[in-house]
Amino acid sequence: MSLNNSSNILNTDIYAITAEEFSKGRDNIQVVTEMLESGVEIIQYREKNKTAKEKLEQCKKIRELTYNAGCKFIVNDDIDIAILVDACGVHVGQNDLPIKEVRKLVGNEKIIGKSTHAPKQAHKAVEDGADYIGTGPVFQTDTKEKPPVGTEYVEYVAKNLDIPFVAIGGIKKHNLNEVKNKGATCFAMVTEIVGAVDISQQIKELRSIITS
Ligand code: TZP
Ligand code: MG
Repeated sequence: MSLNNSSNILNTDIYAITAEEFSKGRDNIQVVTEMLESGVEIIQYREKNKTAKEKLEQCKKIRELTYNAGCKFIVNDDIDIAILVDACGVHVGQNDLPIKEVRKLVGNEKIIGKSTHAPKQAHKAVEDGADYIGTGPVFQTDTKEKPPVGTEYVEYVAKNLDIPFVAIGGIKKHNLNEVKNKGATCFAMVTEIVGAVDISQQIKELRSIITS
């Protein structure tokens, strides 16, 4: 089973992202377990409040859980941890190491995702060899200190770029259709998923909106 580079990296509806601080007392392992029970096909480990050592321990477990479930596992920011646990890929932001340097570290088999907030950044990510891009924050969100870029940016990427992309930022049940109507097919969410009392039920409801 290859969970790494393929042309359909984001050929799925939900891109689930962890954040223990918003997870209602559950740890990331518990949250990932619940995401996997709902059949989520790509999970990013994003954790801003732990030491490298703690993140490594959680990522080791999550690597095993996701691998056994046939789910892609992406590590945010920490390229070293992604390499150490042999994750499927890494996700980096505009202020992180450039894609070309990240590629030297992770090799050709791993997925590299890049956050983008404007057309110029999206074109650059394509040029530099990103495997997919994040487009956002679409809406205002407390999870990211960046002004929202709006649904127009999602529309721009959908119409003008030939790279898998995932819409992100402030996406909730009530505004998902607005993003979908601009051409997004894959939706990344942190708080809307990890903050749900019943994660499985929430994913079911999100899916029914996406497929409606
Ligand atoms: N990148 C752009 S917005 C964001 C990231 C990591 C956070 C998204 O969190 P939420 O809770 O889904 O708005
Ligand atoms: Mg980052």
